[in-house]
Amino acid sequence: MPLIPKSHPRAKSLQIREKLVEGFDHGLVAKEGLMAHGRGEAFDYLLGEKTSRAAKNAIKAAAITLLSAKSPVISVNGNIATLCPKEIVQLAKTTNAKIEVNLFYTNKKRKNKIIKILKKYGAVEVLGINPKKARQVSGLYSARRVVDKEGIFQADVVLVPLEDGDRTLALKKNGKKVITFDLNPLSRTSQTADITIVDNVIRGMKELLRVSNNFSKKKMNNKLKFNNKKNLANTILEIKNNLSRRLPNA
Ligand code: PTJ
Repeated sequence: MPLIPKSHPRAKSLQIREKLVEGFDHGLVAKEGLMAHGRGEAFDYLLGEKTSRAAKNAIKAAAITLLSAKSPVISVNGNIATLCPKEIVQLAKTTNAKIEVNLFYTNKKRKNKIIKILKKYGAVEVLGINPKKARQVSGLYSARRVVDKEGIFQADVVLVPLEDGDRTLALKKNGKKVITFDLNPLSRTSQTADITIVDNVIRGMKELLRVSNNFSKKKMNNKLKFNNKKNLANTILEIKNNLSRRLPNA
């Protein structure tokens, strides 16, 4: 990793970028994953690179939903496996969720590398690799349609960080509750999911793990009051306020 001086005003953001580049060099991240990250960075900048109040609200809703699910599954792609493998494995343990590798730009070699890194961080089983257990999500035409019969296929709640809008919609049409992380509050995924956490997974996944750990020790109340559209509108207002504060004095 190139030396990024700690004093650099954008050191954190540059370190995350380098993590992705390393993930690409190690065969975990798709080329397109680097571009997706760049898009995310731009939105993170507009959000002030911090977990907003609306994101905290969505994280709370996500933790409750995962903990009260019958069969939750965490879907992992190249970017997520690179940015937060440890948190994914710990979150799966806390919420009793299965982990499934599911790629947009599918590739067996990359899947195996992703599984290896998750196992390095303590995952016992990672689904999504056995062709005998492969099933298709109806109404979906990308490689992401192929899912594991013991994983996403039978799940009631699916956490799909950095997702594409098509799969979110298809999963919902198949009766699943969809939780996503997406820095772009305007994306189709953000607008379609049941719970959208508009935050950088680097920060948000840690917070989701922390909140889930706290809730797992309490008795869960299933009656969750959360309005995703309203929460997204609040996120956009937060961005607008951030922008207004930065208006140059002309
Ligand atoms: O590993 P694969 O083959 O499954 O491919 C993964 C990518 C990410 C390439 C694939 O899912 C893809 O093409 O995604 P999109 O459609 O480009 O969407 C990515 C979304 O994630 C965009 O809306 C970005 O703003 C958002 N995003 C990028 N980086 C982050 C992020 N959201 C949260 N945290 C990030 N670090």
